Amino acid sequence: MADVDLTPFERGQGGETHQRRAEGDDVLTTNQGMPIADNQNSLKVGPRGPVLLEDEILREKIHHFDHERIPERIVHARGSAAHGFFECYESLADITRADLFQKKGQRTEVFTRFSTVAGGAGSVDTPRDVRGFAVKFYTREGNWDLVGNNIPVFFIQDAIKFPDLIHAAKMEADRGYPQAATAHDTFWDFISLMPESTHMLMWIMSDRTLPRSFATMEGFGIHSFRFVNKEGKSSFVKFHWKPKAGLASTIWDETVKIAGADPDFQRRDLFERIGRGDYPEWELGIQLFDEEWANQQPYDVLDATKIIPEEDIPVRPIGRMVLDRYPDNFFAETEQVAFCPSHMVPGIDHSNDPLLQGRLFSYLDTQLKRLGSTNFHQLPINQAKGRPGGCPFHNFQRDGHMQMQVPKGRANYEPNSLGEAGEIAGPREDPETGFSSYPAAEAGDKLRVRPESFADHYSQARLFFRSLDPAEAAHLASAIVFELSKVSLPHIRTRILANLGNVDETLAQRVAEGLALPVPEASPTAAPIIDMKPSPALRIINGPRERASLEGSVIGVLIADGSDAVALAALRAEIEGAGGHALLIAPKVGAVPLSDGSAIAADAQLFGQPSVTVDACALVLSAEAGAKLAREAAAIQWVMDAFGHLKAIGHDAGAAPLLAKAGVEADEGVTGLAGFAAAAGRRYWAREAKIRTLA
Ligand code: HDE
Repeated sequence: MADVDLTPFERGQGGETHQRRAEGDDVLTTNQGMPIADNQNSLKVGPRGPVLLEDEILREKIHHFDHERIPERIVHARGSAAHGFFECYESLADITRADLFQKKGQRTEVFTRFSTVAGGAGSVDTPRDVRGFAVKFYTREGNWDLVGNNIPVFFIQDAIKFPDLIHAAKMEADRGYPQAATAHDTFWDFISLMPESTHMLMWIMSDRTLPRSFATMEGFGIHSFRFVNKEGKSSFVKFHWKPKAGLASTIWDETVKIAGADPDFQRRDLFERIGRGDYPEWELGIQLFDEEWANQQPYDVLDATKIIPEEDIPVRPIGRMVLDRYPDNFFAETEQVAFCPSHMVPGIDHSNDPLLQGRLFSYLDTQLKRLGSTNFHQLPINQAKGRPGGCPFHNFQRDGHMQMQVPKGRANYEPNSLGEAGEIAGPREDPETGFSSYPAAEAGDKLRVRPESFADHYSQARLFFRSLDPAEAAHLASAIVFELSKVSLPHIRTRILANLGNVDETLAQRVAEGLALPVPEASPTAAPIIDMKPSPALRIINGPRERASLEGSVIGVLIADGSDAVALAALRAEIEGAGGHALLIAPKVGAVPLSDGSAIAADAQLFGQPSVTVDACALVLSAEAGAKLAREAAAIQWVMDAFGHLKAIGHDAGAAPLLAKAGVEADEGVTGLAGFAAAAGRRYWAREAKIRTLA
């Protein structure tokens, strides 16, 4: 540029956006490795002239950007994931030869992705929706994907209905809404015509679809799978993930507000938990049974709309999963991870569940569409990296889009005898260690039918509903009223009410009342309904696994000018001591002057951190600040919501005017600051009847 007459700004000398390389920095290059001198300006004819097509640097950069997006997953598009490990509690060699279960203490790397189902990749984290719970185990004998949900049953019994289900559930085809919500005509139309979905309907209308965080929800493999041991003996197995933090859900009003306050609520929670060292942890449990036991049950274990009650076969813990590392790059890992139920390892096999059988095809197929190449298994996140040393896989599959490997030699077929001439011959099969399918005896006529053993669509829906705590049952009934109120076609509501009559007459009655509609006659059933013994394990509220401690929880601590420094320090110590995290919230974040003349920075601002984003609330306020905040809408709402969402509220005397203004009434969950941590780990369900009408 020596001969060109340019100003210092035009030369990039006065331009503050130029970040020039310093000693030790990598040189910025094109994708071909050519060093770049100027990353701010395109190539022009004169400073104000047209841009030249020859500008390869501009074209390459824009071209790559234009292609940054890949098709999002048709379902489970919105998700978040983390790395971690699985640790085996004891050898399961007697029941499975799967390598990851052979030794006590043996660790296997995992990558786990949680997701919602219906919404697009940019939708919110907290719709009423099923959550995906997909775990990739990088075992030494290949990748095993356990692709489950946070609900142990599914809507349909046969894979052939899946496209209909998803079309009906996602946004309506003509209007393009609602996004990530089932409260609309087409979903309920489909459900009303598919009585097999009634059991799942109970689960999705319960608090199960409003998990507080990924760390406080269960996971289920759903289908019956097979374990096969070294001797070739097989048992059926169902998989469960039980969260160490306990089960916790949100309240509908809270969920709706979270969606506005923080659309990334659960993603952020996963990221921040891991960052704080509060690693989310689950136990993997199994229900093990044989063919003979299965044949005696009133339901079919191959039917994905059925559970096996834990009271019949207790869940046996076999290991734990800890997620301790957030991905380095969201796209490369979370977006490109390819889960396939067909990814099996020796010692684990499929069952004949017709839903599972359809999935074995679908996931492989969808990865090709999404990731664009049959070589998706070569992406770092998908590589079978569990085997110590060397190549993660060896076979004669070759070429294809984006082949990352450079195979040596000419042996790209087998059998070959090239090894006899000293050439590379390639890998060979091994009947001893290789995967062999369980030789289940199968015979029958070729039929397009549903087995008679799948005909009972209501007994387990009833079991679920009647196993709930009254508070949870009320949430469920109210959720159906809410959703059906959004349904515009009256005949759909009536058909649902008729189906609910088969689940439980009182449920049909409550929902009908909530809609101000008459209760229709119950719909005809394909099989007699059985009254099964209620299963307390199905409850969240007052159930055996409800969250009862502060571990991993976030406590919002509201402070303002003049807050008592000693009380605040004691409260924080108490919260942290109980395994919780104290998040300091104040009207102004930079520096909050405390009573002892010191100042402290807050973590969040009152207006941007409504109480729906925390698990419990404490207020450490001077008398002046309490009186001032009692005239501040955001503060009043903060407390009002905490109370309305049945959270523990710990406070000092200064907060009294604010509490009074927010309508807080004395109860077990409203405490002083000392001892607050002991009260803060749970919700106060008894409060609900006093403040909210539920169906
Ligand atoms: Fe999926 N499902 N699904 N699903 N599913 C997908 O695969 C499908 C089913 C589940 O975090 C897709 O990679 C069919 C049951 C999870 O990446 C697709 C049927 C369960 C995830 C697909 C089912 C699940 C998916 C979309 C009926 C619980 C997200 C993108 C036969 C046991 C995995 C993709 C992740 C994703 C098909 C039913 C769980 C299209 C055909 C039952 C957790 O292949």
